[in-house]
Amino acid sequence: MSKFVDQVVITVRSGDGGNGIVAWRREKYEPLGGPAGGNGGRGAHVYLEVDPSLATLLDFRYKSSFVAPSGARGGPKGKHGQHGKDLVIKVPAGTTVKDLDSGNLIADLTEPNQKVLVAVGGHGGKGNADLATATRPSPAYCEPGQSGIARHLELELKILADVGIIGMPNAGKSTLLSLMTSARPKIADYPFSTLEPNLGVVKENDGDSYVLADIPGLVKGASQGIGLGHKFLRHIERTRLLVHICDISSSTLVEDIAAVNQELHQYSKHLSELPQILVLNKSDLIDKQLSDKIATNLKAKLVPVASGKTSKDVTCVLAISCINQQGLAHLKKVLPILLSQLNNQPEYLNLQPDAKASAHPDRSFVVVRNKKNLLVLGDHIERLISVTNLRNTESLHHLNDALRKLGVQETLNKQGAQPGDEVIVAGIRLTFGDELY
Ligand SMILES: Nc1nc2c(ncn2[C@@H]2O[C@H](COP(=O)(O)OP(=O)(O)OP(=O)(O)O)[C@@H](O)[C@H]2O)c(=O)[nH]1
Ligand SMILES: [Mg+2]
Repeated sequence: MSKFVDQVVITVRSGDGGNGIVAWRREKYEPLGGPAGGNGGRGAHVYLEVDPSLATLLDFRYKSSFVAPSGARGGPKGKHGQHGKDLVIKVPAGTTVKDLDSGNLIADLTEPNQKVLVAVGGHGGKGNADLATATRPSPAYCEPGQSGIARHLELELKILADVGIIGMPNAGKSTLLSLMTSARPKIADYPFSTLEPNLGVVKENDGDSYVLADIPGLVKGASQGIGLGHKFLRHIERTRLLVHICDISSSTLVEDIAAVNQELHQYSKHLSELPQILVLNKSDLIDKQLSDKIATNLKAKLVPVASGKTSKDVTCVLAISCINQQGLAHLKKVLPILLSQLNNQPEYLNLQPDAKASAHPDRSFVVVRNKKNLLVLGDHIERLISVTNLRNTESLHHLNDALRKLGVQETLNKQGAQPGDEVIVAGIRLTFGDELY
């Protein structure tokens, strides 16, 4: 089984708020003092945080469901319950987080220790001490804690590398990576020996470094799933430069190059527009003069290829031999220079998290009709109901205010609800009218 796990679905649930309690002050000369029931503690939040030591999402294959602890219930003498201890789930750098229910992108986690709140814990319920008002100084009721929320998240890992090595199968991509870095990818004389992306770090003499990514080979029709398909291209979407490597001894050299560029283009406009250098490998297999001639010809007439490139986009064409280690020193010199000249930053594409996709539940609701009743459904409505003490008029009054703000009564009215009708709000039967009760 492949160890490179780059896409998983997980479920997280924030903690429930602790319940408030009803209690009374009992002092020596005041046997029935005022209300003293403490509030419940907040339920734990759930966060995702980047751990730079992680490289894949593999751990989530074994554990994909996370439940954060609840807040503690309130205590007597006005003591508040403790908050639930927040749950922090570690993910590798380059993880994007999508809310599967809404389809919104919640976060794009790229920096070490970057942290995002994905599920807010429920509020603690108020104890009777906090519920006392001037008109009702001794309430004999308390609030239950608000329930936590569950979210279904899709995590997707995109490798963060500076340079992506692309090309047909067997061109020598993994060999190049193994010669330039300490990575040890599988190298073999047959197509598709690389089945999952490999990363390697090139350390320069002055201490600077950059990351190379080697991905499985591309063939014509990869976008239709031929070969290993083009799904691995997403791992090089964020690179700043592509090294397009091909076999100079191939009888279909020009077509090979065009086919790979065509697949980039099919995948995304962005990839096809990334700066690219062309590396003609295996020059040991042909005569030196011929290889020089091919390189010169390609510089002049290779382009425009199918992706619509123009010659100035191909920054550089150079012939090398991995076997003889020829031209490698030159390539090693060229890459950092090009990277420093390119003023493109690792591209984060359109991955701007959606402003509306917060860790809070969606405030929207829907009104639908079953055979007998109108039903009001929605995450937020459910939470409102969960903190309402339905036997308490004040609490019901709060609920009505909150529902009115959301436009629930108005929508019910428009849908034909008549005073006295029974409506079902988040599973609770209420009577429709000026107030729902
Ligand atoms: N003659 C010659 N053979 C080479 C050279 N570079 C790599 N090879 C050989 O070409 C074969 C394929 O090399 P890989 O590095 O596995 O090629 P790849 O592009 O990673 O292939 P896939 O992972 O299958 O896409 C191996 O047998 C290498 O030894 C070279 O400069 N000259
Ligand atoms: Mg390979």
